[in-house]
Amino acid sequence: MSAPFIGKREYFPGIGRIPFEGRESDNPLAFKHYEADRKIGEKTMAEHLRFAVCYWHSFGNAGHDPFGPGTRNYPWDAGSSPIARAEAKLDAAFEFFTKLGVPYYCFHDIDLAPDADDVIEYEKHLQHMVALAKMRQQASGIKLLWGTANLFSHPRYMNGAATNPDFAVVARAAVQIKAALEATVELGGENYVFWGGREGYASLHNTHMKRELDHFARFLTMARDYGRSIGFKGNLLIEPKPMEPMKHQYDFDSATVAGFLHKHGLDKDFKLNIEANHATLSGHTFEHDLQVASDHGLLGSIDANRGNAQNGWDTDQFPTDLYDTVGAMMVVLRQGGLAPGGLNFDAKVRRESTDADDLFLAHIGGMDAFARGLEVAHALLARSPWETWRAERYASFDKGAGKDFEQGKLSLADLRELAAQQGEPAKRSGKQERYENLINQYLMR
Ligand code: XUL
Ligand code: CO
Repeated sequence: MSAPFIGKREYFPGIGRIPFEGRESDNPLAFKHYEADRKIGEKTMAEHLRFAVCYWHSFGNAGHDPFGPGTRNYPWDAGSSPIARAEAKLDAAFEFFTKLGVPYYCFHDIDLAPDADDVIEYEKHLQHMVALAKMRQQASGIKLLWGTANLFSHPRYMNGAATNPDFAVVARAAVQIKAALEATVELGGENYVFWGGREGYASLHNTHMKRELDHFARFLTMARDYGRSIGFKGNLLIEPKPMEPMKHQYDFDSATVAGFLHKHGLDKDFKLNIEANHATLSGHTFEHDLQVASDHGLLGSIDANRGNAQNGWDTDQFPTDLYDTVGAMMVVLRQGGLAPGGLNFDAKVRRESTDADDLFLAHIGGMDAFARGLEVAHALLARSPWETWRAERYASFDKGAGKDFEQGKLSLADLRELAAQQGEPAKRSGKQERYENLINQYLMR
């Protein structure tokens, strides 16, 4: 195990590299299930899970909410200038990534570098910080899972970025997308994400929806073309979310975005980044939106978090529910993995969690929850009767007339003839409880 890379000062003193201690350990600062090098099937846990820490929640968000300011004092926020603070934040972030033992991180342009209204100043800030991040990546071996641009915080984007009714704002949004794509390429980022923060509407009364969606497609096409022209080879990822901050967001859910990408010929370059709490906001389960994306061949990456069953908003909690992680990993394993995507913890510690070690505890819990989800999902698929049971449910399509139907060889009239001959179909139980019991049985092993 290599020694943690430490910058000019240590931001998380008293915490070393997080060890794996196994399920009997009560040490809060140790992994109980995540053992990076342990093989699950053909790949190691690290290769399956491809964990990333996000910059914005972990190092930028001091706990502010609509009712009050931040509650945490971040030592990296004490510098005398915005650039000095950004440099200190970078050191703190790489110290954290290294001590936690994650292979990847993700950022928005203005998490990494200070924002500026002046275009040249904005670009200079980002280039300066990208050069430093590149050095930290080389020194630590930590890689960039994805970069993105924040096109939703600045007041100029209040009516949207690419879908803004004012062309001047659409053009200004291009400044950030162009710079963030360049930053991602420079840092070897394996994906690039578009979360359409305010691409949607607050009211249909003043909105020309079709025109905005056409602008969105035009903008994404330009971004794709620019990205490819500067050597970006990875996946471009759209992150669906149905609402918040807008009343309605155009990238509503997996099914909506799949239709949009196909309609505009973008489905070869773009895939989806599915976030658990966004899926639940759209009235689906996390597993549902993953499955829809995967069935379209579009599941590219995951923002791992969870919502709160009693709250109707995006609480971005760390994932701890094993039932959810088993379900998610079943989808991922069935499609043969997530690479070049990964599992990014788009999650924040609670406002009341104010100690430096809380950030470690939250990530350890999330990583262990997905490691256990991976183990159980793999066992269910490889060793349990699950896949056989599911296949048997559809066995009538594997031969005879059922197979002919799947292959398009029968007409509606043919089906009527078959039905008239066969008589009333026998009732066949869905046996849902059998599957539910199997998950718990394997979780308890
Ligand atoms: C917001 C959200 C974003 C994206 C990146 O709900 O999920 O953090 O992941 O812009
Ligand atoms: Co997200």
